[in-house]
Amino acid sequence: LTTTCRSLFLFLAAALLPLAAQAANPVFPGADPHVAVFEGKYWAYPTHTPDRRAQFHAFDFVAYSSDDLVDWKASEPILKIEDIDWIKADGAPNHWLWAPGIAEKDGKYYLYYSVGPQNPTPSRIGVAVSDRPDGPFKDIGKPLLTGGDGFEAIDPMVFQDKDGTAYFYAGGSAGAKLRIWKLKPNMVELGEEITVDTPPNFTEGAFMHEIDGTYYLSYSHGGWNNPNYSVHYATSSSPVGPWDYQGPILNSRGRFQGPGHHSFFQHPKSGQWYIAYHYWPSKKTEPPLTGLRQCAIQPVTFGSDGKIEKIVPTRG
Ligand code: FUB
Repeated sequence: LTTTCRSLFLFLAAALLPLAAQAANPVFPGADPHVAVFEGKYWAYPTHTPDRRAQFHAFDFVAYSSDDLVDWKASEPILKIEDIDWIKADGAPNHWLWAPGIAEKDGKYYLYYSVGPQNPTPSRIGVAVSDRPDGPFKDIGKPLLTGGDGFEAIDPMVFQDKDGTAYFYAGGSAGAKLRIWKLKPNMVELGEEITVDTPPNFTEGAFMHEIDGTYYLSYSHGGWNNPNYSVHYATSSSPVGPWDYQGPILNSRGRFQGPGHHSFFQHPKSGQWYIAYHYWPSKKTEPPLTGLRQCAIQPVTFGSDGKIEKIVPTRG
Protein backbone atom coordinates (compact mmCIF):
# COMPACT_ATOMS: atom_id res chain seq x y z
CA LEU A 1 0.00 0.00 0.00
CA THR A 2 2.86 2.34 0.91
CA THR A 3 4.49 1.83 -2.49
CA THR A 4 1.19 2.40 -4.27
CA CYS A 5 0.55 5.60 -2.28
CA ARG A 6 4.07 6.86 -3.00
CA SER A 7 3.70 6.17 -6.74
CA LEU A 8 0.35 7.93 -6.74
CA PHE A 9 1.85 10.91 -4.89
CA LEU A 10 4.79 11.15 -7.35
CA PHE A 11 2.43 10.86 -10.32
CA LEU A 12 0.19 13.65 -8.96
CA ALA A 13 3.17 15.85 -8.07
CA ALA A 14 4.60 15.49 -11.59
CA ALA A 15 1.20 16.23 -13.11
CA LEU A 16 0.82 19.37 -11.00
CA LEU A 17 4.32 20.78 -11.62
CA PRO A 18 3.54 22.55 -14.89
CA LEU A 19 0.50 24.13 -13.23
CA ALA A 20 2.63 25.47 -10.41
CA ALA A 21 4.64 27.53 -12.91
CA GLN A 22 1.52 28.94 -14.57
CA ALA A 23 -0.26 31.88 -12.97
CA ALA A 24 -4.02 32.03 -12.54
CA ASN A 25 -5.13 35.04 -14.56
CA PRO A 26 -5.46 37.93 -13.86
CA VAL A 27 -2.15 38.08 -12.01
CA PHE A 28 -1.99 41.70 -10.84
CA PRO A 29 -4.06 44.87 -11.22
CA GLY A 30 -3.28 47.52 -13.80
CA ALA A 31 -2.89 47.90 -17.56
CA ASP A 32 -0.24 48.21 -20.28
CA PRO A 33 2.17 45.82 -18.49
CA HIS A 34 5.82 45.79 -19.52
CA VAL A 35 7.35 42.65 -17.98
CA ALA A 36 11.12 42.12 -17.99
CA VAL A 37 13.70 39.98 -16.17
CA PHE A 38 16.22 41.81 -13.98
CA GLU A 39 18.52 40.38 -11.33
CA GLY A 40 16.97 36.91 -11.74
CA LYS A 41 13.43 38.13 -10.99
CA TYR A 42 10.44 39.05 -13.10
CA TRP A 43 9.55 42.74 -12.90
CA ALA A 44 6.27 44.18 -14.18
CA TYR A 45 5.63 47.86 -14.86
CA PRO A 46 1.93 48.51 -15.53
CA THR A 47 -0.23 51.60 -15.64
CA HIS A 48 -1.30 51.92 -12.02
CA THR A 49 -5.09 51.68 -11.74
CA PRO A 50 -5.88 52.16 -8.06
CA ASP A 51 -9.60 52.72 -8.64
CA ARG A 52 -12.09 53.07 -11.47
CA ARG A 53 -11.94 56.87 -11.55
CA ALA A 54 -8.16 56.77 -11.94
CA GLN A 55 -7.89 53.84 -14.30
CA PHE A 56 -6.81 56.01 -17.21
CA HIS A 57 -5.55 58.82 -14.99
CA ALA A 58 -2.88 57.48 -12.65
CA PHE A 59 -0.64 59.74 -10.62
CA ASP A 60 2.19 57.34 -9.88
CA PHE A 61 3.76 54.04 -10.93
CA VAL A 62 4.34 50.91 -8.90
CA ALA A 63 6.37 47.86 -9.96
CA TYR A 64 5.44 44.25 -9.28
CA SER A 65 8.10 41.57 -8.78
CA SER A 66 7.92 37.79 -8.80
CA ASP A 67 10.27 34.82 -8.58
CA ASP A 68 7.87 32.40 -10.21
CA LEU A 69 5.23 34.32 -12.27
CA VAL A 70 2.64 33.22 -9.70
CA ASP A 71 3.15 35.35 -6.59
CA TRP A 72 3.58 39.04 -7.36
CA LYS A 73 4.60 41.66 -4.81
CA ALA A 74 3.78 45.35 -5.32
CA SER A 75 6.52 47.90 -4.61
CA GLU A 76 6.07 51.27 -3.00
CA PRO A 77 5.49 54.00 -5.63
CA ILE A 78 8.55 54.13 -7.88
CA LEU A 79 7.72 57.55 -9.41
CA LYS A 80 5.09 60.12 -8.42
CA ILE A 81 3.70 62.84 -10.66
CA GLU A 82 4.32 65.47 -7.99
CA ASP A 83 8.06 64.78 -8.28
CA ILE A 84 8.16 65.59 -12.02
CA ASP A 85 8.93 69.29 -12.16
CA TRP A 86 8.26 69.93 -15.87
CA ILE A 87 4.71 68.59 -15.52
CA LYS A 88 4.01 70.96 -12.64
CA ALA A 89 5.82 73.81 -14.37
CA ASP A 90 3.64 73.89 -17.47
CA GLY A 91 0.72 75.07 -15.36
CA ALA A 92 -2.03 72.94 -16.92
CA PRO A 93 -4.27 71.57 -14.20
CA ASN A 94 -4.88 68.02 -15.35
CA HIS A 95 -2.03 65.63 -15.97
CA TRP A 96 -1.59 61.94 -15.45
CA LEU A 97 0.84 59.09 -16.14
CA TRP A 98 0.36 55.80 -17.94
CA ALA A 99 1.76 53.08 -20.22
CA PRO A 100 5.36 52.75 -18.98
CA GLY A 101 8.21 50.99 -20.76
CA ILE A 102 11.37 49.80 -19.00
CA ALA A 103 14.97 49.29 -20.16
CA GLU A 104 18.25 48.47 -18.42
CA LYS A 105 21.74 49.47 -19.52
CA ASP A 106 25.03 49.18 -17.61
CA GLY A 107 23.25 48.67 -14.28
CA LYS A 108 20.92 51.65 -14.66
CA TYR A 109 17.17 51.34 -15.18
CA TYR A 110 15.23 53.68 -17.47
CA LEU A 111 11.48 54.12 -17.08
CA TYR A 112 9.74 55.77 -20.07
CA TYR A 113 6.12 56.89 -19.64
CA SER A 114 3.22 58.64 -21.29
CA VAL A 115 2.04 61.93 -19.80
CA GLY A 116 -1.55 62.97 -20.38
CA PRO A 117 -3.57 64.62 -21.72
CA GLN A 118 -3.20 62.31 -24.71
CA ASN A 119 -5.50 64.10 -27.10
CA PRO A 120 -5.68 66.94 -28.04
CA THR A 121 -1.94 67.04 -28.39
CA PRO A 122 0.62 67.93 -27.17
CA SER A 123 0.93 64.57 -25.53
CA ARG A 124 4.37 63.91 -24.06
CA ILE A 125 6.70 61.11 -23.06
CA GLY A 126 9.03 61.40 -20.07
CA VAL A 127 11.93 59.30 -18.82
CA ALA A 128 13.26 58.69 -15.31
CA VAL A 129 16.38 56.83 -14.13
CA SER A 130 17.17 54.60 -11.17
CA ASP A 131 19.94 52.32 -9.90
CA ARG A 132 17.32 49.72 -8.96
CA PRO A 133 14.43 48.07 -10.83
CA ASP A 134 12.11 49.09 -7.98
CA GLY A 135 13.26 52.69 -7.95
CA PRO A 136 12.96 55.32 -6.78
CA PHE A 137 13.17 56.72 -10.33
CA LYS A 138 14.21 60.33 -10.94
CA ASP A 139 12.80 62.17 -13.93
CA ILE A 140 15.47 63.77 -16.15
CA GLY A 141 13.83 67.21 -15.93
CA LYS A 142 12.26 67.62 -19.37
CA PRO A 143 10.10 65.65 -21.83
CA LEU A 144 11.89 63.15 -24.06
CA LEU A 145 9.28 63.55 -26.81
CA THR A 146 6.34 65.88 -27.50
CA GLY A 147 3.50 65.07 -29.88
CA GLY A 148 1.98 67.35 -32.49
CA ASP A 149 0.76 67.57 -36.07
CA GLY A 150 -1.59 64.64 -35.47
CA PHE A 151 1.06 62.49 -33.85
CA GLU A 152 0.29 61.42 -30.28
CA ALA A 153 3.42 60.84 -28.18
CA ILE A 154 2.18 57.85 -26.17
CA ASP A 155 3.06 54.23 -25.38
CA PRO A 156 6.89 54.33 -25.29
CA MET A 157 8.88 51.12 -25.79
CA VAL A 158 12.66 50.64 -25.95
CA PHE A 159 14.23 47.68 -27.75
CA GLN A 160 17.98 47.03 -27.43
CA ASP A 161 19.33 45.16 -30.44
CA LYS A 162 22.20 42.67 -30.36
CA ASP A 163 24.65 45.29 -31.66
CA GLY A 164 23.84 47.52 -28.67
CA THR A 165 21.69 50.02 -30.60
CA ALA A 166 18.61 51.06 -28.62
CA TYR A 167 15.46 51.86 -30.61
CA PHE A 168 12.60 53.96 -29.25
CA TYR A 169 9.05 53.18 -30.45
CA ALA A 170 6.07 55.45 -29.76
CA GLY A 171 2.71 56.59 -31.03
CA GLY A 172 -0.84 55.53 -31.60
CA SER A 173 -4.52 56.13 -30.79
CA ALA A 174 -6.21 58.88 -32.82
CA GLY A 175 -3.21 59.37 -35.11
CA ALA A 176 -2.56 55.61 -35.15
CA LYS A 177 0.94 56.39 -36.35
CA LEU A 178 4.08 54.53 -35.32
CA ARG A 179 7.38 56.39 -35.14
CA ILE A 180 10.84 55.00 -34.35
CA TRP A 181 14.06 56.74 -33.29
CA LYS A 182 17.49 55.54 -32.33
CA LEU A 183 18.15 56.42 -28.69
CA LYS A 184 21.48 58.08 -27.94
CA PRO A 185 23.84 55.88 -25.86
CA ASN A 186 22.82 57.80 -22.70
CA MET A 187 19.28 56.34 -23.15
CA VAL A 188 17.65 59.67 -22.25
CA GLU A 189 17.91 61.55 -25.56
CA LEU A 190 16.50 60.75 -28.97
CA GLY A 191 18.94 60.41 -31.85
CA GLU A 192 18.13 60.00 -35.52
CA GLU A 193 14.47 59.30 -36.43
CA ILE A 194 14.04 56.41 -38.85
CA THR A 195 11.28 56.80 -41.40
CA VAL A 196 9.05 53.73 -41.11
CA ASP A 197 5.73 52.51 -42.38
CA THR A 198 2.98 52.09 -39.82
CA PRO A 199 1.94 48.41 -40.08
CA PRO A 200 -1.63 47.35 -40.98
CA ASN A 201 -4.23 47.53 -38.18
CA PHE A 202 -1.90 49.46 -35.89
CA THR A 203 -3.67 51.45 -33.17
CA GLU A 204 -1.13 51.80 -30.32
CA GLY A 205 1.06 49.93 -27.82
CA ALA A 206 4.00 48.87 -30.04
CA PHE A 207 6.32 46.19 -28.70
CA MET A 208 9.47 44.75 -30.34
CA HIS A 209 11.24 41.47 -29.64
CA GLU A 210 13.70 39.44 -31.68
CA ILE A 211 14.28 35.71 -32.08
CA ASP A 212 17.03 34.25 -34.30
CA GLY A 213 17.11 37.28 -36.59
CA THR A 214 13.33 37.67 -36.91
CA TYR A 215 12.04 40.94 -35.47
CA TYR A 216 8.47 40.78 -34.15
CA LEU A 217 6.62 44.09 -34.00
CA SER A 218 3.38 43.57 -32.05
CA TYR A 219 0.72 46.15 -31.22
CA SER A 220 -2.83 46.80 -30.09
CA HIS A 221 -5.55 47.00 -32.68
CA GLY A 222 -8.98 48.55 -32.33
CA GLY A 223 -8.74 50.78 -29.28
CA TRP A 224 -9.61 49.89 -25.71
CA ASN A 225 -13.32 50.83 -26.10
CA ASN A 226 -13.83 48.74 -29.22
CA PRO A 227 -15.11 45.14 -29.07
CA ASN A 228 -12.39 44.17 -31.58
CA TYR A 229 -9.60 45.30 -29.24
CA SER A 230 -6.83 42.72 -29.81
CA VAL A 231 -3.10 42.28 -30.39
CA HIS A 232 -1.68 41.88 -33.91
CA TYR A 233 1.87 41.51 -35.19
CA ALA A 234 4.17 41.90 -38.14
CA THR A 235 7.67 40.52 -38.73
CA SER A 236 10.80 41.90 -40.33
CA SER A 237 14.48 41.16 -40.77
CA SER A 238 15.23 44.47 -39.03
CA PRO A 239 13.88 46.35 -35.97
CA VAL A 240 12.54 49.13 -38.21
CA GLY A 241 10.80 47.16 -40.95
CA PRO A 242 9.66 46.83 -43.69
CA TRP A 243 6.88 44.86 -42.02
CA ASP A 244 5.37 41.59 -43.13
CA TYR A 245 1.90 41.69 -41.53
CA GLN A 246 0.98 38.41 -39.80
CA GLY A 247 -2.50 39.18 -38.38
CA PRO A 248 -3.95 38.85 -34.86
CA ILE A 249 -2.32 36.80 -32.11
CA LEU A 250 -4.33 37.65 -29.02
CA ASN A 251 -8.09 37.98 -29.26
CA SER A 252 -10.74 37.21 -26.67
CA ARG A 253 -13.19 35.98 -29.34
CA GLY A 254 -15.96 37.79 -27.46
CA ARG A 255 -15.24 36.17 -24.12
CA PHE A 256 -13.83 39.25 -22.38
CA GLN A 257 -13.39 42.92 -23.30
CA GLY A 258 -9.78 43.32 -24.37
CA PRO A 259 -7.03 42.20 -24.58
CA GLY A 260 -4.51 44.86 -25.48
CA HIS A 261 -1.25 46.67 -24.72
CA HIS A 262 1.07 43.76 -24.06
CA SER A 263 4.74 42.81 -23.77
CA PHE A 264 6.76 39.67 -24.50
CA PHE A 265 9.41 38.27 -22.18
CA GLN A 266 11.44 35.10 -21.85
CA HIS A 267 12.12 32.71 -18.97
CA PRO A 268 15.83 33.28 -18.32
CA LYS A 269 16.69 29.56 -18.06
CA SER A 270 14.17 27.52 -20.05
CA GLY A 271 13.85 30.10 -22.83
CA GLN A 272 10.05 29.81 -22.74
CA TRP A 273 8.41 32.96 -24.09
CA TYR A 274 5.42 34.61 -22.37
CA ILE A 275 3.03 37.41 -23.20
CA ALA A 276 1.71 39.86 -20.60
CA TYR A 277 -1.35 41.94 -21.49
CA HIS A 278 -4.35 43.68 -19.94
CA TYR A 279 -8.04 42.99 -20.28
CA TRP A 280 -11.31 43.40 -18.44
CA PRO A 281 -11.73 39.92 -16.96
CA SER A 282 -15.47 40.39 -16.43
CA LYS A 283 -17.83 38.59 -18.77
CA LYS A 284 -19.17 41.85 -20.18
CA THR A 285 -17.82 42.28 -23.67
CA GLU A 286 -19.32 45.54 -24.89
CA PRO A 287 -18.58 49.09 -23.72
CA PRO A 288 -19.42 50.76 -21.37
CA LEU A 289 -17.13 48.48 -19.43
CA THR A 290 -17.41 47.41 -15.86
CA GLY A 291 -14.50 46.85 -13.53
CA LEU A 292 -10.87 47.72 -13.81
CA ARG A 293 -8.31 46.59 -16.34
CA GLN A 294 -6.13 43.80 -14.98
CA CYS A 295 -2.98 42.08 -16.21
CA ALA A 296 -2.63 38.48 -17.37
CA ILE A 297 0.31 36.30 -18.44
CA GLN A 298 0.30 33.30 -20.77
CA PRO A 299 2.97 31.17 -22.46
CA VAL A 300 3.63 31.77 -26.14
CA THR A 301 4.27 29.04 -28.70
CA PHE A 302 6.10 29.62 -31.98
CA GLY A 303 5.53 27.35 -34.99
CA SER A 304 8.46 25.84 -36.89
CA ASP A 305 7.99 28.69 -39.39
CA GLY A 306 8.52 31.23 -36.57
CA LYS A 307 4.87 32.33 -36.55
CA ILE A 308 3.19 32.96 -33.21
CA GLU A 309 0.37 30.55 -32.41
CA LYS A 310 -2.91 32.27 -31.54
CA ILE A 311 -3.61 32.90 -27.86
CA VAL A 312 -7.02 33.21 -26.20
CA PRO A 313 -7.11 35.05 -22.86
CA THR A 314 -7.91 33.00 -19.79
CA ARG A 315 -9.39 33.72 -16.40
CA GLY A 316 -8.58 31.55 -13.40
O1 FUB B 1 -3.59 53.00 -20.70
C1 FUB B 1 -3.96 54.07 -21.56
C2 FUB B 1 -3.95 53.69 -22.98
O2 FUB B 1 -4.79 52.59 -23.14
C3 FUB B 1 -2.63 53.28 -23.57
O3 FUB B 1 -1.89 54.34 -24.04
C4 FUB B 1 -3.06 52.42 -24.65
O4 FUB B 1 -2.07 51.59 -25.16
C5 FUB B 1 -4.20 51.69 -24.00
O5 FUB B 1 -3.74 50.62 -23.28
